[in-house]
Amino acid sequence: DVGTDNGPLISSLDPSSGLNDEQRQIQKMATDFALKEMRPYMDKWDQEELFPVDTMRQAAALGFGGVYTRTDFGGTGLNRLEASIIFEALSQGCVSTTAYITIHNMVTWIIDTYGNDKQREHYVPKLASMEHFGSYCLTEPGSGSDAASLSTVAKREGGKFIVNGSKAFISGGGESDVYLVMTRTQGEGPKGISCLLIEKGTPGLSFGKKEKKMGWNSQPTRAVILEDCEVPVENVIGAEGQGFNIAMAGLNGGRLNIASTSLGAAQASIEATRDHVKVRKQFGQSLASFQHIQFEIAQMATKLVACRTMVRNAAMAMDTKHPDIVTLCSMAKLFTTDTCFDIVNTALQLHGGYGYLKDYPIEQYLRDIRVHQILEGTNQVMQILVSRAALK
Ligand code: FAD
Ligand code: 2MC
Repeated sequence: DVGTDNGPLISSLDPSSGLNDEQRQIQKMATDFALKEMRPYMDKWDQEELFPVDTMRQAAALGFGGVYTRTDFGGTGLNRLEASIIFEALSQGCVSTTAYITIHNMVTWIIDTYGNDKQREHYVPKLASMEHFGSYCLTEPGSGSDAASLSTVAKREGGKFIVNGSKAFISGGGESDVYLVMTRTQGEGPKGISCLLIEKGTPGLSFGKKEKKMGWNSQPTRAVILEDCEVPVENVIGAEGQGFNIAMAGLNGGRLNIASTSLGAAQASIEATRDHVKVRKQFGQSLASFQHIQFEIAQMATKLVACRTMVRNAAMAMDTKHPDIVTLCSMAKLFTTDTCFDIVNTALQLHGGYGYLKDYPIEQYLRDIRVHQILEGTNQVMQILVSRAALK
């Protein structure tokens, strides 16, 4: 029923355009939270590399810890379009923190969707409330884009798996309580992979040093190391051998969520630029009176609306179980994370030297969204997926 109450889906730069009343309320709640509870602190979290646990728990109290997770064990039960609206709004307050919240949501959703009732009952309530935090562990030092070649091994011994290997670049690593670890329980290739839930504190589970990063500084990134780590067989999520399919299914939504956080950064950067060019004077007139600046703003606005349209279209494809979900999510992630990076970079340019200063939020948005072109599948991997479908 998107847009039916209010005309066409997206008709202006206003992110609420085309949304119905309920969606607007959800958006307002997320925007208010972002502006009051996140935006004033985002530079501190970045500079001091603080993981804002209390703020995230407050966000979870509003239903943002399990946005698209079923309600019977504490999820919020919203759809993917609503999730995108929420993550776009939150990211205006802090891209890095919101991006971690999206990964946590992916973990909660995977357990809720593929876990059995016992697993759901045990893990989902604490994840939805963010009393516990979750991490998603696919990448390894030797397997990034070629994720199906992963070599972390889980060998069955009686009622346990003995897990050995290491995962690289794990968001939330060291801080999270629950790790969804893609491991090889059978032969080579994607069908040999299973998804194991490993709890923090399990003997044999340890973490690498906290990585120093260009952005995403409000959340830790660490290697997750598994050395003869004993995991009960009851901790397999879904069926044995289903792990790669589960990992990929989670990432379709993840890719949309990451694209949504780029949208928020671009929206906030355009608004900041609009305000700046109206006030800033050079050559005796406001910057906004130069046609070059006007056209740059027009290009940024047009690109942002194109991105938002693609993201919401792909989200609706997920909500309606459209057969082209993979292609539409890949296209939306590719186009949006590339284009929003360009938008924010132009915003920085239009701020002149001020854009480069930490007194203004643009340079942080830019640093934070740069990695969206790399993670949850690089934008080259997105082109592999899109071209496969296009050339079929
Ligand atoms: P590579 O796969 O080595 O790629 C290097 C370059 O080669 C890229 O440009 C790539 O696009 C290109 N390339 C590779 N193969 C092809 C090809 N066939 N055709 C064309 N080009 C190709 N992973 C997780 O599992 N969980 C996390 O929580 C997580 N968080 C992350 C957080 C951060 C801050 C970062 C930086 C990464 C995170 N990752 C995480 C890992 C991320 O998903 C990988 O970095 C990403 O998938 C790319 O893998 P790679 O780094 O090994 O690069
Ligand atoms: N959605 C649903 N299913 C998918 C899928 C998707 N997006 N992508 C692949 N699959 C399925 C595919 O349909 C196949 O299923 P089945 O055998 O049941 O028919 C299975 O997965 C194997 O797929 P492929 O045969 O395409 O495997 P291949 O090895 O050729 O390529 C590729 C897979 C490159 C698409 C995959 O390895 C990939 O996505 N790589 C990028 C890795 C990645 O995204 N990492 C992100 C880590 S998380 C992160 O960065 C965070 C910040 C959290």
